[in-house]
Amino acid sequence: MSLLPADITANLTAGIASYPKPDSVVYSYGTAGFRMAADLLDSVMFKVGILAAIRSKALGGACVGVMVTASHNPVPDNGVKLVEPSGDMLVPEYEKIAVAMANASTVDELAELAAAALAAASVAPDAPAAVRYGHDTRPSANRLVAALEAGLAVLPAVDAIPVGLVSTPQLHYLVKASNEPQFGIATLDGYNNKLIAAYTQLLEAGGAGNGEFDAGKLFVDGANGVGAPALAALLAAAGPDFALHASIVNDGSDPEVNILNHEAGADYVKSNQMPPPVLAETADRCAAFDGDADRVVYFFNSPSAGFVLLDGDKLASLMADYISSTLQVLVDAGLVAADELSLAVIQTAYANGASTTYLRNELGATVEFTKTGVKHLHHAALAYDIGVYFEANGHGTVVFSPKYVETLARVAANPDLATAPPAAAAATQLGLLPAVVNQAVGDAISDMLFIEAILRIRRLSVADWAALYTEHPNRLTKVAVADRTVFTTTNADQQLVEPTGMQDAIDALVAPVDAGRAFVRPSGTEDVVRVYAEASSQDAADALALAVAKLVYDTADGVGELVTSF
Ligand code: 16G
Ligand code: MG
Repeated sequence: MSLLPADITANLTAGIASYPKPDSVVYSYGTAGFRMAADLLDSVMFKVGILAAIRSKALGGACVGVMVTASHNPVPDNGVKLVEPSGDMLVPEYEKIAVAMANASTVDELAELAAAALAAASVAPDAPAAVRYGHDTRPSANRLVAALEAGLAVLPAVDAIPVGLVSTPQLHYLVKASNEPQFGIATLDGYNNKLIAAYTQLLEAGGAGNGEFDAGKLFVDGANGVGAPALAALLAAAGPDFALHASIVNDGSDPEVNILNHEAGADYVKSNQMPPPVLAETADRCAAFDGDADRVVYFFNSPSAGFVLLDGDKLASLMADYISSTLQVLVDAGLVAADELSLAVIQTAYANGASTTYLRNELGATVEFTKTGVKHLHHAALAYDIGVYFEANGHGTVVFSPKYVETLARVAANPDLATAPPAAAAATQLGLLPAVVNQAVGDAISDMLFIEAILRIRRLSVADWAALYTEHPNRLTKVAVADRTVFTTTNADQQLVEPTGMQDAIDALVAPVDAGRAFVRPSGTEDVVRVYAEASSQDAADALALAVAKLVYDTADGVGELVTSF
């Protein structure tokens, strides 16, 4: 029996009638929220609207966020994820409620879940709530946003604030800023102006103000998604004197030709290890965003080496290198104690082993591993004063602790700085970083601005950056199996627990391979098991990946055709 007032139950009844749950579908909240064919998501959107309102009510009316996007997935897909008031991903406890609500088909079931969630938070149905919601460029967005709005209208006292077309990180920013005014102004102008000012000041402090270094041409592949208009708006707001001149390609301007994520964007570049066709010829520096602009990788076509990719590992390495060496200037000047601020780089098992070796051995950085999925890395990074985190696929950012901010404020106030220009410049640069780098979530635009600033301050070409270390040859492949849930992992996805015995068999395949490494994990976004292998040569990495894939296929009821060559 529902404990909700009659008018709310009436709203639920109307909503369930308009947005019935398709019978055959079982919904799950994966690493990136609910994501699937857009045609199957109307009922989910309605329920997410209700849940977002409840989450906000449970948090005393703090603003929460809802982002309608399917990131790098093809056009017919869509998805939705919830954002906490701090800009973080939804807490696991509410992921469970989200799944239960998404799978509820009757008014009674849904009413009971909603009432239970309100009761668990000891909050009345008419307590205040605020929800900001936005969407990417998909054609299904308007229809799904209407379903979301119907859900947001179920409970009373919900301030539902549409923010329209935004990148995922912009939505996270808007939510965080609306709860923490010191973080920024909660508008898109506020977002743009904050990044523009911080980037410009960082260049000045780093001796690379406009015109002082020719960084060469930059192309940005917008994946025909929301990152293209978002970046164009930032550049327009920055004006012609801004020290970043980017040509945006795959900008989605002609829907007939510019298809979202089709032969475009970070996922295409990283997965295929090749440039998008439109940038196949250029030798200039290129950055590629994904469809919702929370991921970025760089690449260029080298006359001698061909296509060169600078993935999330390379971004993390350059950022960590720049931050630690700039901090060292303050340590050397006696302004910060050597161990005062902790710095770590958080990676996943997909990080190229050469990057880990570089970070540990050349930079002396702490490197920690977590399971795949941004939220795991983000939380691990928060344990450090400077937490650099990146997945190899380009998801990542740098988070700074309150102690970091306090320490730099203390240094900035030190009168000795006046007579120590290098230390003063280092202190100013470090003090600006929390504003340059989006603290809420990985952000392609903000990450790109930080990288562009480092290249200019350090006078580095993209080839210099690529040469920080040389990747170990590697291969990523996937195997479809009857039931991927029989695969469970431990040790940050690096080892299998189940199926029993399979890890020993993998170890036996890896043992004879020079510099060999391999692991297997079930995908959180596709119905497959992923296999990754590294070795000292490409042939050996390929052979190891094939051998492990065959093992998985043979022992776990492989489905369809097994990949036998690359
Ligand atoms: C999602 C995750 C990403 C992860 C990927 C792994 C977010 C926002 N995105 O896209 O971090 O790398 O899933 O996919 O958390 P997989 O489980 O299919 O390998
Ligand atoms: Mg994305």
